This record gives sequence, C-alpha cells and structure tokens, in this order.
Amino acid sequence: MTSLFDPIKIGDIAMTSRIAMAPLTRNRSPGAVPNTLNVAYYQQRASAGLLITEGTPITQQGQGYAQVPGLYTRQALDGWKNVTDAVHSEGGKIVAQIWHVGRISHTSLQPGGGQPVAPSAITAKSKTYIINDDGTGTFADTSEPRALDISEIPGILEDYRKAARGAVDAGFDGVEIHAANGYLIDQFLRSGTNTRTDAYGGSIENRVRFAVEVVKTVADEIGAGRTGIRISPVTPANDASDADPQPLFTLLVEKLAAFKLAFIHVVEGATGGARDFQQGEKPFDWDALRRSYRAAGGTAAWMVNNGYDLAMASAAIESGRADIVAFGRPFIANPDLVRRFKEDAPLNEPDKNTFYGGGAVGYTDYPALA
Ligand code: 8OZ
Repeated sequence: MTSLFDPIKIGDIAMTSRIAMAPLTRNRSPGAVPNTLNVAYYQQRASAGLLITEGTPITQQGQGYAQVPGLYTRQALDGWKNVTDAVHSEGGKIVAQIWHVGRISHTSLQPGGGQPVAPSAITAKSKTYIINDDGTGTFADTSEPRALDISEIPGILEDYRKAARGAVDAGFDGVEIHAANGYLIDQFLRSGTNTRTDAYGGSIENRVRFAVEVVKTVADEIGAGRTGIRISPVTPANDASDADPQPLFTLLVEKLAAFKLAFIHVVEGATGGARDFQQGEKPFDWDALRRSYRAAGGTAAWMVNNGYDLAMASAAIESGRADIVAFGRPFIANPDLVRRFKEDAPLNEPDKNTFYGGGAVGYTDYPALA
C-alpha cells in the first residue's frame, strides 16, 4: 500500500514524499522582490516533498496585492534565484505559482494607474491589499475592471510564457499555473465572471479555452513535465461562482489530459473553509472529476488540498484517491511538517494575525523539533 511518506516522480520532478506545501500569500516582499527573509522561510520548509511558492504575478498588470513577490523584473528573478538555490542546497524541490489576478486588483497597483483587466467588466465584491502614501497598508475594495479585447489575449499568453521561462531560468523545478480562487483564469472559466459573447465566453467549451491556451503555452515553453495547474471548482473566493461547475471542470480536465502535466492540484470546497461547500444544484463529485481525467488518458499526479490533517491525508493516499496532499496552514507553523507527521509529533498552531505582511514574527520564527 502506498504511504504518504513514499517518494513519487511527477513529470520531471522527483519528490521525496507525497507531502506538498500549498501556495501561501504572505505579503513579505516589499517592492515585489524576494529578499533574504523569504529565502530563510522557504529554506526552512525544504523538507516538504514539493514547495509551491506563494502566487507570483507574471506582470504588473497581474499584480493585485502590495508586497507579493513578482516574476517580471530582473531584481525579482535574481531574488528568486537565491530562494531556489537555498531550497536545492537542502535537497528540496520548488515550483513557482504563476499568477494573474485579473479583476482582483486596484488601480493604484496597475500600470499607469489604469483599470484592472478581466474577461468581463464586472466588479468583484472583494478586497485587495494596498499601501497608502504614508507607507501603511490597508484593505481596499477591488477596482472596476475593463473587459479584455480579444486582441489582447495573445499578449497575456506571451506574458505567461515569459514568466514560465523566467521561473525555470531562476532555478525553479517547474511552475504551477494559478487557475483557482477567482483570479484571471478562473474568471474566464466560471459563469459568474464571464459573460463574453466571443470564442472565450458562453459555452463551457469557450470558457475553458483561455485556461487550456495558458497550459499549452507554458508546457510548450518549459515542458509539460515541469508544469502543474491549480483549480478550485466550487470556491466562492474573490466572488467567484459558477451555475454548474461539474461539467465545466470535467471538460477542463479532459482537455488537460492531452498534456503530460506533472500535477493537477485541486482545492476541494471553499478555499481555506468548508470542504462541503456547494455551488450549483448538486454537491461536487471530486472522485468523478479524477476518474474523468484518467478516463481521458490523463497521467498527471492528482494533488488534493483543503483542510487535510495527517489522518485524512494518509487515508487519501492509501486509498488511491490522491497521489499528493498539499498542506497550507500546517506548513506556516511547522517548517518540519514532514518529520512531525512521520513521528506523529505535536504541531505548532499558526497565528492568523501574522499570516499577511510584517517581518520575521509569525514567518521564520516557528520552531522545528529539536
Ligand atoms: C490570500 C490572500 C491574498 C491572496 C489565493 C493568492 O487565494 C491567493 C491569496 C490568498 O489564491
């Protein structure tokens, strides 16, 4: 029987266990450049089977929060190189989560103070995080977006391509395409945010088009074996909604089966919240999603996430329901989570007051076991 602690090869990436660190926004990179504190944070957690970075915007247009590290300047790429070197020196593996926020942004973060872009001009009932003129941070309502003209889409695909190339050149083992949590790709996927009438909106075939084009662009650039994707079929995060998510995400994973991706990362339920959260008329059938992907010939590792503890994760791996489990909050508070799980040792509790922003406190000062 397969155990959570067994190694696994996912595409080109050899993991030492089935335990991944989920992407976690921490807002500790002023100027959007990874710094020495960020290096220490990832290095401390390098015993994970795979580290997935916090969301890293592919362009300034894709940036929606202050102080998250980007992938689009020389300084940021050099900063990330220090992170990947440190993780590799510990024998770890790390992929960059490549991110475009779409409408979840604020004019003050956008190039030239312009409007954020989205599939459709529908303002999110959501907040973003900005820095005031006096240097203090505040949560602000997301700005009204403008709908992308279809002629702009090739340029955004090119931005994904460049970011994926930049990530690999900065030493990452691959990338995770952020298609979850109500950001740009998810805005194209789901009916509540996509009212387009062109080839990118309307039918589910049209709504999955942008996601599949991003995957193809990235896989063509860096290799499918270094490419993963994160989806969250029912999450209400960032005012995301879909009237009937099961057929939509089934079609998406069936299309993804054509690529020999490293992994598909599925957030089950409301991100960071209820696992049984429902959108549409029926509860989402997670096993059916995986079966559809396999039936279509998909070979990627199936990574699951959302509120797992050791017992749930072991059961998921041992039953074959998943190949990898990603843990978020437990990794914030336990840099040596894999060892603690192996030894069934007690876990440190994360402090949510220090999740976003600040310095070393609540970031690099959680103790490992002696
Ligand atoms: C928490 C705060 C800000 C951003 C996501 C990138 O939900 C995020 C995020 C999470 O995917």
